[in-house]
Amino acid sequence: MLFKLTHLSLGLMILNRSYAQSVRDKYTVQIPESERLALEGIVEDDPGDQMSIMKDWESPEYPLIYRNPLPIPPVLEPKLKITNPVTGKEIWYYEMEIKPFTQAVYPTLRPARLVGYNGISPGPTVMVPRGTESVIRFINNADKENSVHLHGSPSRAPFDGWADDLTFPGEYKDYYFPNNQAARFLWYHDHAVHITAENANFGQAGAYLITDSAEDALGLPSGYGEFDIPLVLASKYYNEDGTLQSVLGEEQSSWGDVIHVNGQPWPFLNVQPRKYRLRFLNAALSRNFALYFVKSSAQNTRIPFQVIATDAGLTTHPVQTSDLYVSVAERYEIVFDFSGFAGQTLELKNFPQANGIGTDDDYEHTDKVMRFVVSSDPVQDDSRVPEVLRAPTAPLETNSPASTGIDHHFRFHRHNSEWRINDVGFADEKNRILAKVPRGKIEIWELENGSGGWTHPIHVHLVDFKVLERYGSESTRGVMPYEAAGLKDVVWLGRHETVLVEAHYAPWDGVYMFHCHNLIHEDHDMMAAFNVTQLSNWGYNETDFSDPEDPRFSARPYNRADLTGRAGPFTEQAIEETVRDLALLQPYSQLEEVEELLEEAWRENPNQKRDERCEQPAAGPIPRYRRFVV
Ligand SMILES: *[C@@H]1O[C@H](CO)[C@@H](O)[C@H](O)[C@H]1NC(C)=O
Ligand SMILES: *[C@@H]1O[C@H](CO)[C@@H](O)[C@H](O)[C@H]1NC(C)=O
Ligand SMILES: CC(=O)N[C@H]1CO[C@H](CO)[C@@H](O)[C@@H]1O
Ligand SMILES: [Cu+2]
Repeated sequence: MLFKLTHLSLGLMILNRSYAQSVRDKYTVQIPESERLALEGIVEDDPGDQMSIMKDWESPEYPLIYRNPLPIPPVLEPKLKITNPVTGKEIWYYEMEIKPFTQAVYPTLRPARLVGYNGISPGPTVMVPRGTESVIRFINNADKENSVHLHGSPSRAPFDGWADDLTFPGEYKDYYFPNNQAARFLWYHDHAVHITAENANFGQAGAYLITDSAEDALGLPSGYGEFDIPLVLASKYYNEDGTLQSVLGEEQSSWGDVIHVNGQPWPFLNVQPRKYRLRFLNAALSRNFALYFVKSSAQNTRIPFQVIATDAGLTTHPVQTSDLYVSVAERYEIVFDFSGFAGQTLELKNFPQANGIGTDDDYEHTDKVMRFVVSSDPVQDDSRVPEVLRAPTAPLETNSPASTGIDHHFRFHRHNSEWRINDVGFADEKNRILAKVPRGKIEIWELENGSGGWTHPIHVHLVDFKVLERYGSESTRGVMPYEAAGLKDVVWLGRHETVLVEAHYAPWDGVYMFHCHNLIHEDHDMMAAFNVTQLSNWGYNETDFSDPEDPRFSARPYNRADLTGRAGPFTEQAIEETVRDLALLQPYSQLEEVEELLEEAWRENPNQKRDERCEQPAAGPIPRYRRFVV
């Protein structure tokens, strides 16, 4: 038996190696020489590469599985609508205070103390129509510093939640967002250096929906909280007394044994026998999900459903599947039709270790997510799922691949017990910019998870990418059909997997992060940056927003009395002035002009060279990290 297995996997490996080769043959490799040398020098820790066995509770046993209703995060109303002095359009101004609150999770134990946006978790849902800019003032009234990232938004660098752009307790920062994208499910969450996992675990994450008329016209199931339901997944550990376990000091992963949906462990939702739009967001620290639906009375038969959206909004067409991988930070939206299940209960379940692609620790109940209780009375359902959801997006979907070669190769690995990318971590300030991409260029990046003992969901800020290929010594799944039908901003590198992602590095220049979204890995220190550099023949004036630590946009101190009494910076007049001053700098209002000029610059000079200028390696003490520059 063992002999046979070995032969089988050896055969698979040879087969997959030749597939990897044939993929590589399709693309020219044009990575910088310094990057090639750095890759050669990497020494990896031994991952051990073994599957763990299923465990019993680590938290106190949770007695109310499927007994509490699913909470729906409330929609946040803008506090003010201010006219943009440049465009004449409205800017919606919101406020969120980051503050402690308690939640009684276990009925007979102490309540957990959490810290969330406006004192709830998930935070309130922001819902803005496409084309309406927003400014959100995040006020830190907590006990730790924060930084806010609107995940999936092409925000200017100073508003992108750069990990070192911190807001300390007693400070606030105004974030300006474009909302120029087609309808999609963004989310806002903490990104503070080294404590992102802790802040997210204790509650700092929320949904942010851009809506538009094109999507509304499709006739999909609609009505936030009614037939359009956000499902924010998380997985946590509790202490014996019912309080939430801290993850400070954890440097491997925090899998969690208590699955939450919208902040409630294993909830149920009463539904009607009709179609629902369900919006999944994996907001866990480390756990990846492989989701499927079954009837409670037939646990072995998976029920098919239609995927209609990815991280970047609608897929081009619905994709039918009966299981769905959702690694950390990914969003997938589905339409599930309950009409055939009147009077029955259904369960949303999770495959252990994601069917072998993950390495997550499993517990007795981590195979369960939530229950749907379908009422027996028939209802009228006029919603539909059209066969075409949108046109392909140029250039990535109209011409695939839209460029010719592999521009960068990034290996996500572990060395000396530290998580790194090409042997660099975020703390290595001199070397953490691993790519310089000329503004407007289309690049292919190869993202590699060499080791089998860990997996990494990779997020690239600023851009949407197309997942072109997935291969690896033990990977046979390729690009999932629902992944291929849309654009993404997170891609999962499963065990031994390598992917090719292609993105258009536009429209903004500036320094942005890319990193593993297993937040424990991200904090310790699997995060680096890329610099979208200005074109030399650009000849165009705009305000410089390229520096994520630009002091013009840094957090500012406030007095508690000013906030509660709406005085000082919190009067309507002061807010209007601040927002108008920001708008006058035109962070987003020149978008069309910028895009046109970028296109023109590339048409006239298609061979814009990579900017190879770089700093001298720093003199001084021997660095913690191997150093190299792009
Ligand atoms: C990013 O590139 C620009 C050139 O467009 C350069 O001026 C800037 O210093 C670079 N930033 C960093 C942090 O290297
Ligand atoms: C750019 O701005 C400078 C200073 O405001 C001005 O002198 C110059 O004419 C502008 N150039 C263009 C091309 O608009
Ligand atoms: C170190 C290691 O195992 N590297 C492998 C990572 O995956 C790629 C593609 O799957 C292989 O080509 C590497 O050998
Ligand atoms: Cu990782």
